[in-house]
Amino acid sequence: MNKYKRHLLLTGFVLLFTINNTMAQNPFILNQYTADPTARVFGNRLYVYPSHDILSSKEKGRIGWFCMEDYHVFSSENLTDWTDHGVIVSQNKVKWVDSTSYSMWAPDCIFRNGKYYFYFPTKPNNPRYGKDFAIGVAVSDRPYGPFITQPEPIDKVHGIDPNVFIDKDGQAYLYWSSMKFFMAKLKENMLELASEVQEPVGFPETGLKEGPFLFERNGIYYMTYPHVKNKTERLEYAISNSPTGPFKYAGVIMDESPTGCWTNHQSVVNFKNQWYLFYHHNDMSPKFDKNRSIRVDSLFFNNDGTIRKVIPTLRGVGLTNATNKIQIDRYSLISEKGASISFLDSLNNFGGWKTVFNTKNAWIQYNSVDFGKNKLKKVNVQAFSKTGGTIQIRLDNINGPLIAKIEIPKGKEWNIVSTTLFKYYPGIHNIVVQLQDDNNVEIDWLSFN
Ligand code: FUB
Repeated sequence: MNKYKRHLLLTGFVLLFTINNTMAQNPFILNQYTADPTARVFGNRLYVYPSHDILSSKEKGRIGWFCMEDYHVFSSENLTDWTDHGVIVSQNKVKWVDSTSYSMWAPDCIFRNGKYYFYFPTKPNNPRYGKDFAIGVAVSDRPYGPFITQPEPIDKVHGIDPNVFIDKDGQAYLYWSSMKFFMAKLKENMLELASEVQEPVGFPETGLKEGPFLFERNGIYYMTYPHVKNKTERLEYAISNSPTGPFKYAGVIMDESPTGCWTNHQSVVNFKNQWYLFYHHNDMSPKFDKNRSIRVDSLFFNNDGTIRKVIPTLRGVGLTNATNKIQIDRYSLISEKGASISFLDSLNNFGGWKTVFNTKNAWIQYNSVDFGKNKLKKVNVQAFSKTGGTIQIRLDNINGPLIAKIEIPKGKEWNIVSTTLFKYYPGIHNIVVQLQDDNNVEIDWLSFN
């Protein structure tokens, strides 16, 4: 047990689960639906505060709509291994929340003067807090809780998607949306407004805008936000030389979801000298886009400070240890024909995906696998083949060195097939898995030892 986990367990306050079924591919949380990821770096770990989508039912929420009862927080020190710290705030434990609303929408969390402030939008049960959304705050000594919720939502704030930014001079700002964007200064206590509510300017006039997230880099203030320019939300940004604007539209960070997810919602963070875009699609619920899944990809700037468009990947970020189960269905590249991806269990989307090969020479490439320095001798493949078939594994690219040939026997069940490697190559490599014949071979994962 490492020092961090021991510390958490000794505090006895929070539930802690290490998630074993995710290895930094996209989506990176597979034990529940998640959306609206706000990523924050506290100490040497990156914390993600997402919304938690659940399926509505007659008893919970409104059928066909968002249903969100509570919040979890997740953290990682390498963006590969994630810890679920469990529920930090639940609608049923906050007195002023309408417990029939299931509307715990996109949150944020920020550190100030030794405390962590968690901001969440939801529907109040008393008209004196407004008719629609209000924004509450919960405070903790630790980024993963326990959080104590304030007895009332923030006065004069009506809307969703809170975002807090603390400028270099120490002034904190709260941004939120309600069809358009609003902002106000926060007092030092981070719980009350210190100014009148203002409307920052410089954003598209038409089309829904929500999810403001502001960050600063080299003196440029970037306001990022989802915007419905066409049919569904895409991620855009506007820049300013001040956190209060005026802003100037600067471009698109990510196009509309290729899977048709109507919403997207972003945060941008620098962790260990690399910038990342956190966002969501609906990978685990392709037919219902109110059950979403959070993702992360690297983000890069041009020399003039503009942001390069981020193309969503399945591979995600971080290295995958060669001795872990490598989910090649989260591929970096795939052949034009003969290789495809589908759910492992069509009745349980939380079970993950598999790669299906059915054409000679079809291949899939999975990047950034760490083979370490200690000789690995074998590869193990969790495979299924109703015909029997042969696959081979190369390193780096489709023409790279051949390291294994594996005969997958004909069968009616999934089996782990092991074979000895031709040669061990230390360090970080891409792997390419290719079918050798015209058979049908399905692969869940592979690992080396
Ligand atoms: O998750 C509920 C709402 O959907 C968020 O608050 C919006 O930003 C959109 O992602």
